[in-house]
Amino acid sequence: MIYVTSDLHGYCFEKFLDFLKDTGFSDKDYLYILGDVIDRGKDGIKYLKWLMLQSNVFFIMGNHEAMMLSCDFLCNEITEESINDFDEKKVSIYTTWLSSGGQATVNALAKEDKDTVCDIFDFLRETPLYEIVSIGEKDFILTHSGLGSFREDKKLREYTPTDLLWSRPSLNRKYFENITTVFGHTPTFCYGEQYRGKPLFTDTWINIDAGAAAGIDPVILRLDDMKVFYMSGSANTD
Ligand SMILES: [Mn+2]
Repeated sequence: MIYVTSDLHGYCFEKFLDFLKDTGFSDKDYLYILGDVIDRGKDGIKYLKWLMLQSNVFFIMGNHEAMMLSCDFLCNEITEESINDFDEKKVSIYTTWLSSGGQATVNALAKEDKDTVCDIFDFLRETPLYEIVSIGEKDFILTHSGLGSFREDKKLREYTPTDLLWSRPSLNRKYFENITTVFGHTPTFCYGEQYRGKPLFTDTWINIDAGAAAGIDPVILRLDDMKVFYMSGSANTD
């Protein structure tokens, strides 16, 4: 079976693993995490190191990993040349990341050895912006933020990273009729208090960002039967 979750944002890694186990997830299943495991919370790098070792857990790029990746110059050894190369543009990219919750990730990276840091950046370079999965007759597009500048006749490969990483669809936005688009990025409570801590289902898309960035427990959705898993003891269990 195929499970999806999103926007863990450094949520306590051990707690997440327990939660995943509680859903019945096994080696025979697949889990897709739809971006933004890093930043804000302190455990983001633990997720990336774990993801690199899994054969049935797949990662899709989030805007926070894209910001991290744009700072890959941090891996360079500090030489006179690299310092001269640290221009205003790089400072601005780095500052933007830090002000978006990146400090927690930078602190965690500082504790890793150089090879591990390089491996993490290599892993992110290989991370896709979207995946398509099928369950029986049903098709799903999995991506981080939805399909920005959506057009029915637009091919998926024509969407820009900005479309897939930074869009915030309104509640009445329609995507493909025959494919369900699943994403996160915008915590569901932004669409109304009634969605707080829960996935949001519309006719053509599902948002599964329960709001871990705001301290709310994440949810996991099983696409085969659309079962939503809530963390035990979570205030949102229903
Ligand atoms: Mn995001």
